Amino acid sequence: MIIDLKTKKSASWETEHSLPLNLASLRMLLSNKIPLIQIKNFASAQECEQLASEANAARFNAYQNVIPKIERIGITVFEYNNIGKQFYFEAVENARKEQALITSVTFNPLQRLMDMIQSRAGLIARTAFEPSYGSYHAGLIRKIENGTQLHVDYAPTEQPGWEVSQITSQLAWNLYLQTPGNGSGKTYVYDRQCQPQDQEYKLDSYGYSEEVIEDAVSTHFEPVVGDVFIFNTQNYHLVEPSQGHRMTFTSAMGLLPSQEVIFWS
Ligand SMILES: O=C(O)CCC(=O)C(=O)O
Ligand SMILES: [Fe+2]
Repeated sequence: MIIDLKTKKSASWETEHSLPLNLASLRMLLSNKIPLIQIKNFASAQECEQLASEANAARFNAYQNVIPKIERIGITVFEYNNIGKQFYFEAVENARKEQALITSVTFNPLQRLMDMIQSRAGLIARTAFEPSYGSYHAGLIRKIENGTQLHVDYAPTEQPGWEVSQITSQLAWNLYLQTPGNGSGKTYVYDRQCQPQDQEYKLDSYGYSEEVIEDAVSTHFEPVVGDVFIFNTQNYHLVEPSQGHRMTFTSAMGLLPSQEVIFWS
């Protein structure tokens, strides 16, 4: 832990900057020693444009119980918490087909990232698997254009009893397919991880009051088309509203005690 004496903020990050992807940076992000990994030029502008236009030709649905509105193609464990695990796994096949229709025209960002985790970090990367149910869905195409509330994403507390709750650390990666490009729609990440006693700050299905990050060091980035940003989602984070289109290809990823990296949505 380092203490910023100027502001008296305590923090576990050793830098406020992003690092490129390799085994050392991934381990540091998983243990919350750095705020961000950035993979520059993960995809070309043309690949992103094609993927966005194929997605726009398909059907986006709004997240249930989420305000402000967020739209996505694909399914999430978050929304099936209330509906039931069995129904999530029944919906996986359709979600996979829908994704394949879109990505087969250009490329599959999830496959590309898994290949990079294996080649650059030497870790096994795979889709999460639930015994007796099958594979999880991994990979949403998502439009966050009105911003998000302050929140965390962490399966061990949100999906107890699912394979994904075995992870010891959770990250999110986002490939930016479309960005407003005018300074709006930035992502903020705070050097403050969710604690059990934070439940008193919870506002609704997922949002937290800003009081919870009052003294925390933060970093932010303006998304760039074609870049991937990865951050630790046990840290409070939020997206600002954007003036213009903001579309990502994204999923959760986590480290299992076996040192495998699993992906799911
Ligand atoms: O769209 C973003 O920049 C981040 C969204 C988010 O909250 C996440 O990926 O967990
Ligand atoms: Fe999030």
